[in-house]
Amino acid sequence: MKLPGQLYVDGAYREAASGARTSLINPATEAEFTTVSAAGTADVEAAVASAQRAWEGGWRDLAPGKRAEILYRIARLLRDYVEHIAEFEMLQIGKPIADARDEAGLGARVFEYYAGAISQFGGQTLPVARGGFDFTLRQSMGVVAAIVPWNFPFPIACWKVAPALAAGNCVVLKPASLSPLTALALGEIAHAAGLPAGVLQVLPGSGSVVGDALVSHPLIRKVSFTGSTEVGRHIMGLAAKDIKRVSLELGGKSPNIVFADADWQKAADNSPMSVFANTGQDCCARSRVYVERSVYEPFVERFVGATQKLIVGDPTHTETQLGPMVSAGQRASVEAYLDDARKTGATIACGGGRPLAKGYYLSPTVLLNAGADSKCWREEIFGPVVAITPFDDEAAMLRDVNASPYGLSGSIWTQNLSRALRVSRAVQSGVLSVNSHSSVHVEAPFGGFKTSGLGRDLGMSAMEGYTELKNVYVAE
Ligand code: TAP
Repeated sequence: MKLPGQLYVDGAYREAASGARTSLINPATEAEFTTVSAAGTADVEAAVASAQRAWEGGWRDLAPGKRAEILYRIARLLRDYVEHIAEFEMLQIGKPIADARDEAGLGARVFEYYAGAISQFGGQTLPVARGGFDFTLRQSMGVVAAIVPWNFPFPIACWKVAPALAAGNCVVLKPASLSPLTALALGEIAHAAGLPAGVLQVLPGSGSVVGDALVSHPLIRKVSFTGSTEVGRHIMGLAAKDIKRVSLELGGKSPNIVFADADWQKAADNSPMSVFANTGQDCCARSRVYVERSVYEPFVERFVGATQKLIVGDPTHTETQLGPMVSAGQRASVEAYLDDARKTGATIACGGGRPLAKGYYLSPTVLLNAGADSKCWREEIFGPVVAITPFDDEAAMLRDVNASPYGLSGSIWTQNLSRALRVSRAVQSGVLSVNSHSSVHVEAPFGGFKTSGLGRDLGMSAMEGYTELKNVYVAE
């Protein structure tokens, strides 16, 4: 498969109407390696019109078994192209190749899951008070806009495209400007697997141009967005005009809570990758660690030791665990947080600098003594930075956890079952794990409370979110 370089509309690659192109920089080398067409509003018009035609012209009415067959074929072909997808992901965002391969496989698995879900998905019959026959239908919506970020470009695109297609919608996918390649590959592969032209369009281009034009377009019935809380708020405002359906997966500042009765050694060994994986550019990063005071010091020592063993470097090497950050701008934003942390009295237990001369690298950084109101304790940093604090009292710790405006994910480490259940109920977040950091399961709903989002990706909940619910009453 060749490196994609154009928009994918109506089952074929084409240049943007304006001829505009964006250059892509490899974050590991800081060098431009290719350019890609940048869509404008004329391309949005063409893509949405083609998607609407594809929906009315057959996709919405295709027998569920046929839709499932096509989704299974997409999954199979994605597996055949795992190496290409992984390489594109590595080049555009600096993702270590081993992670990029896993994520390419995860995308295929998402298509398999929703292909299977099609035959399990339907309405209900209801015993209504006035007798007669009452049933519900789950109907497709029309054209869905999927707007995705650069941190997990391929799997998040699959999380949105697969359930939307499975439910009978057509999709216009807008990847982040930094990471269009794997979304374009998905468009090409899906078409090669038999998805009819127009059912999936891929439009790289700027968020403020393509994103806004999609969200404001009268034929777009739903916007499914993953990205920052700030842009999510903006999208929700624009969507309000036509009461468009929205689902939003936004930022996070997730807690990692370690009780003294836990296997805290295991927690200390496993926790660095719960925040530093993907170089900390992860909405689920466990970036605030609360450790019960009696084990705080040994826990910190072990956590720092495990952090210093992480392999940071060239993403082409299979043993690399942390690659560069995605861009110079993203690294500068994280470094500003570190400056603020130093000024406000936090201590840097390890990291804090640039480990390599070339590439947007930043060492995994552990902060201690961060103030409860400091930016690094309260705000999403979206980089390889964690802050660790001791706690004495469960209730006070939970008040601090829940004082965050975010509520995406979190971990609880304890061997006490009642405590695990009590704290799981108390933490205000959409996703939690006990004695683990695993947040994402294709079969289970994923999304946030509070400003972390609205609606859910994955599981059957996501598929429901790409339908309208109709009730039909038939008099006997
Ligand atoms: P954003 O700047 O929000 O960008 C996300 C997507 O929105 C990109 O495709 C972007 O396009 C587009 N966009 C930007 N402005 C837009 C507008 N006015 N209208 C419509 N679309 C617009 O976020 P990011 O920097 O890529 O990603 C980091 C953030 O995403 C973090 O806060 C992180 O927590 C969050 N995130 C959340 C999750 C979940 S699942 N909750 C997962 C991953 C990331 P351009 O690239 O062209 O600007």
